[in-house]
Amino acid sequence: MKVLLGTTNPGKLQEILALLGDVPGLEWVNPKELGLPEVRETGATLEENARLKAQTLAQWSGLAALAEDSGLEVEALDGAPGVHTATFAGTRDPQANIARLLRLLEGAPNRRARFRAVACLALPEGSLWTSEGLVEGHIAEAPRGSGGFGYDPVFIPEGETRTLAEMTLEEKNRVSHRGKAVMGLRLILAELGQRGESPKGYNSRPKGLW
Ligand code: ITT
Repeated sequence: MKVLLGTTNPGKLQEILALLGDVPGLEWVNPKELGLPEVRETGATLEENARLKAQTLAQWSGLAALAEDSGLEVEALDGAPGVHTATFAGTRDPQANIARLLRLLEGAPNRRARFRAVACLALPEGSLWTSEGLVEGHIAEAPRGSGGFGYDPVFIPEGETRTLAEMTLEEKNRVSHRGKAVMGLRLILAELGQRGESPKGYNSRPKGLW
């Protein structure tokens, strides 16, 4: 069965395929391969945007679609940048985003932050599964490491001394918000792969999902 992996972010794509690429019976395709345009993220929350992306792509393509929306929530900034994480500095430039974040946190005693991800799997006939993942941590004083993407060079997960950019992809996936959110959908994807097609009216939700 073909599943559309609805992201334009190569870092996300790589991480998600490392977690789900081996599910038997699934063939992964991306929106670019199908010539599909980008879905505009007009939702007010990560949940709304993840649902919007997955449902729109499932409708456009007629395939099962998996999408994910994620963001960084910084305590000292009252949860910002949250849903605006990708364009925090006005563009999508990760270096500018990091620079703005470090400037705002200069001298801040509380550098606690969390990454949150919401992953949605939608079938063209309307079924939808949602799974959320969270990683707690803090913002480093300066960027370190060259792995990952986005804010990884300044995010240190709880219990770690390394930033996410200093970890391997496998290490990051084990602790990350995305790893947890995406693995919450693995069971249902495995069932779909086993059946070989998107069954009509398939509405059951595996335990742990909402
Ligand atoms: P898609 O919507 O096409 O999936 P995107 O990059 O626009 O790609 P989001 O709208 O979900 O994705 O934006 C999330 C932003 O949050 C992302 O661009 C990064 O700046 C940041 N982010 C999310 N997960 C991250 C991670 O694991 N490491 C570092 N930064 C991350």
